[in-house]
Amino acid sequence: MTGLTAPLVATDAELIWQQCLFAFEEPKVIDVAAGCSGLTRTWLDETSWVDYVPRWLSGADLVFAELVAKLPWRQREVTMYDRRVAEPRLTAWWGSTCGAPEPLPVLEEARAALTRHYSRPFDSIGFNLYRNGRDSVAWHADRERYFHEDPVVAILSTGAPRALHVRPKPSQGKGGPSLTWHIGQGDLLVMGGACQHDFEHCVPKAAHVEGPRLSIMFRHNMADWQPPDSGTYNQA
Ligand SMILES: O=C(O)CCC(=O)C(=O)O
Repeated sequence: MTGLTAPLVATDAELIWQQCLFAFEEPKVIDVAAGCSGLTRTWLDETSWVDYVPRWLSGADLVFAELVAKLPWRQREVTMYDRRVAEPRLTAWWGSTCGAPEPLPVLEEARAALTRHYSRPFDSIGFNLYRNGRDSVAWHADRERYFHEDPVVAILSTGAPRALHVRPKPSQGKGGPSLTWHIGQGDLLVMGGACQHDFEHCVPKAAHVEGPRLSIMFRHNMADWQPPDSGTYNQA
């Protein structure tokens, strides 16, 4: 992706997360390995799965507010048909080699918990801010599939819930309806097995949303790779 636009500060009025902003519960993640985490695994086929843990993160509203204020948000450009257009969301990125700790201590805890549970070194974090229902991401599979056979991608959601759909890739010839999870407010969704090879996912535009949503994507073995044109968090 090219055509980086000027740094954005996410101060749009639509970013005021109305529901229970500043409830200020101390941010904390549940130990997914503890057996009482409420984790449900859905098998999409014999080799691909999605794990879901509702309210994995407590204090999600505070995490949302702090990340909106702290991260160097950018709006990238994407190719749609033969045109370059502004990506309908803002993004930022942190990697363990970028010389600064995670923007919030709870993200280090989350990364460590995921690393323990999934036995993968989660070492980079992508942040996506959906300011309103017009922001979205189209059907795609994550690029980790080019680097790892069975990448595990963990998405922690804060802010208002949005639908995330998962469906078989048309190229797989399997067809089949999409499955939907409504994720926000501290929910964790993890895609694993052959999910990035055989399935694709999206967050579609929505006519009605309760507020903005910020997704936090944990990736493993990706610290040396930096997404083009994403704002990198590297403040000590
Ligand atoms: O925001 C989400 O939940 C999904 C984002 C995503 O799939 C991506 O950025 O690759």
